[in-house]
Amino acid sequence: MEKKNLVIVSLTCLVACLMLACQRSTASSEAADAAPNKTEVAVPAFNADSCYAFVKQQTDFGARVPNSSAHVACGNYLVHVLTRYGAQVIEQKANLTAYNGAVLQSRNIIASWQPQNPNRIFLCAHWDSRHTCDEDVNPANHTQPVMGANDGASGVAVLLEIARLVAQTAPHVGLDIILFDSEDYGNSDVDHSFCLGSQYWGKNPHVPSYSARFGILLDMVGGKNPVFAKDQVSIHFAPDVANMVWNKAAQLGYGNVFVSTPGGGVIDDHYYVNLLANIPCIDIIHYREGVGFPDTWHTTHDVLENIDKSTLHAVGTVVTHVLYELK
Ligand code: AHN
Ligand code: ZN
Repeated sequence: MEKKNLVIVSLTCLVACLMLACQRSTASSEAADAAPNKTEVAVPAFNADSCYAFVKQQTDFGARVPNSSAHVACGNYLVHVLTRYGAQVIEQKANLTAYNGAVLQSRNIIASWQPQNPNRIFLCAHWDSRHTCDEDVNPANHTQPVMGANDGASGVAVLLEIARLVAQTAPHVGLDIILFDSEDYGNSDVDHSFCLGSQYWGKNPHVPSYSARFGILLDMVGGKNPVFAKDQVSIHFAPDVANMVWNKAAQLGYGNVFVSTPGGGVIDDHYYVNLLANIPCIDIIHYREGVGFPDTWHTTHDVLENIDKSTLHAVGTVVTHVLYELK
C-alpha cells in the first residue's frame, strides 16, 4: 500500500472510530436517562381539568366572604379535601378586626405532608373572597361581594390539584399548603388592612418556630391573558427563589407568561410572610407596573366563565416541577 493510501485508510478508520464512539456515548447516556437512579422522582402531570373543577367547587359555594355561611361551608370543604389527600391539617382560628371594625371569624388552614421533615417548602394562597366589588365600573355593584374565581379560588385550586398529586407521589421534600383567610377584606386607604390571616400566621406560626426553605404564594393565577412579572417584594426578599421559578417557567416554554419585565410593588400575603416569619417567599400574581391587576379584579366579572384552564395549567406545571425537582 502506498504511503498516501495508508494515510487515507488510517484517517477513515479514525473518523469511523470517532463516529462509533459518539454513537456509543449517546446510547449510554440514553440508557442512563431510561434508568434513573432509585431516588429520582418523575414529575407528575398537573391536570388542568381537575384544577378547574376545584375552582368550580369553591365558586359553587358562592362568595366566600368571612362571617358568611358560604365561607364556613367552603372552609369545611377545604379541610375535608386536604385531609383526604393524606395531609395533617391544622386549623388556625382567630377573630381578626378589619379596617371598618368588623370582627372576622377567620380560619387559616394549614395542610402538612412529612411534618417532621426539616427539609420542606410551603405553597400558599388566600381562600377568602372580597366583600365588595369596589372596582366595578357600575357603582350599584359596589355592594356586591366578589365571586373571586380568580382572586382567591384559582390559587387554592392549583394547590388542591398539587395536593392530589402529592397523595399519589411523595416529593423528596416536606410540604405545607397554607390557605390564608381574610386577605381581601381591606381598604387601600388603610395601611396593613389587607392580608389579616397572613399577618396573624406570621406572628403566630401554626407550629412553634416553624421554618421552611422558601415559600411560593399564588394569587390570581387563572385569568385570561396572564402576565406574571417578578414583583418588588419578591425581588427584595427572595431573589433566588424568584429566579429559580422564572427560569423553570422559561425552560418549560412558559416564558411568554412568566415575563422578564419588572413587576410593580404589591403588598400581598408574601410581604407579611417575609417580614414577620422571616422565610423567603415570592408571589406569582397577575400584576404589572403601569397596567395593574386584571380587568376582572374586584368586579362582578371575576367569575368562573373568565377562568382560563391554560393559565391554571402553566402555573400549576411550573410549581409542580419546582416542588418535585427539589432534593
Ligand atoms: C393591595 O391592593 C394593597 N394589595 C393587593 C392584594 C390583593 C388583593 N390580592 C388580591 N386581592
Ligand atoms: Zn382581591
